[in-house]
Amino acid sequence: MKAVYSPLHARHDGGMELHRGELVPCFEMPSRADYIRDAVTAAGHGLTAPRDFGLAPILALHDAGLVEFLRSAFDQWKAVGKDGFMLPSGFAARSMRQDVIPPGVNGKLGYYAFDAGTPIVEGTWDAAYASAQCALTAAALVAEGERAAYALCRPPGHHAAKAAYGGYCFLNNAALAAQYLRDQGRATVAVLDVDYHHGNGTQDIFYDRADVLTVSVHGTPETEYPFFRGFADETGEGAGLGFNRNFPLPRGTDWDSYRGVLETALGVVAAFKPDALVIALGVDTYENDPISAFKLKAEHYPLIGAAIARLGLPTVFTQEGGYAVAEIGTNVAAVLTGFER
Ligand code: SP5
Ligand code: ZN
Repeated sequence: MKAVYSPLHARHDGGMELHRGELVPCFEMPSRADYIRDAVTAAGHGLTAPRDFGLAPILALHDAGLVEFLRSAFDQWKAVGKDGFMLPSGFAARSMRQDVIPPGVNGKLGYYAFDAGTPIVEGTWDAAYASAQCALTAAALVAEGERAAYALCRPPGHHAAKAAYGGYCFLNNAALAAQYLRDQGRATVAVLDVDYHHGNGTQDIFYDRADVLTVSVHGTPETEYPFFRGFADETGEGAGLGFNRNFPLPRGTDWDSYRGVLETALGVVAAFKPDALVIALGVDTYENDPISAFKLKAEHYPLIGAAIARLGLPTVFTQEGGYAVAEIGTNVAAVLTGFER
């Protein structure tokens, strides 16, 4: 399948993130995309550049204030004499007003971010915009008749909500792909998220909708990021009630436990009978991932691809997490190869 890739991803090189009480070098680093590009190319998936769909599809899903902040954040940072990377230092937690949008850049950081692990640098907007266009282009290829396409999205997207960013994510690439397929006449679309972390952003964007089913298999938020979403009792609201399903799993989950839950999640997708599928593809389920605690091995990634392929649906893959940098390329390529076999 075609792999949509933009070198502009490298403009997002975040510097440091706050991790367990320490500032550490970002796990979500540019070399991730280089390893993936090289591995998918070696596996025979030809690279193609993204088209430019503009801001309209982004503004159709994301709050205009968030988008404007992401676009202008670093300029605002420079205007107050700062450089380097931006992190928030205060959030609108319980007891704080939710209705105040602070006029200054430090207040806005706390208003729009939901963690202190997602730095913004000078090139972040250009990279996030290009990443979104990669997802839209992969969706267009599938809408135009390809069985499947892969968007090598960096930065990732599945934590980005309507009006908040975090979890290394700024714009929700998987959601943009799903909505693009809807706009091209696919009446129903399913998003299946197999990243180690709950796809809280995608859930948020489609939570009150029945036309886009969201399903996520992930480390339990009882112990794992993002901590405050991803529980099994989050099933949608309003018209969307019953159209969100979460499958939280404990730390230490291995393939023998994972495979059955994946089959259950795929069964939920199949029962929905969608016209198209988006896979939010994280490979941070890998046993050697530095921030995650599942125990999947390299040999299991082709099996994940094959299981997804058995749904028989037009499928867009968007790249999400995976931080065992040297191995993520081969693990991603293994999913795509397993899908095509
Ligand atoms: C796209 C993606 O994979 N984003 C992940 C963002 C995770 N950022 C915070 C990681 C914190 C890990 N701390 C784990 C503590 C477990 N006890
Ligand atoms: Zn993840």
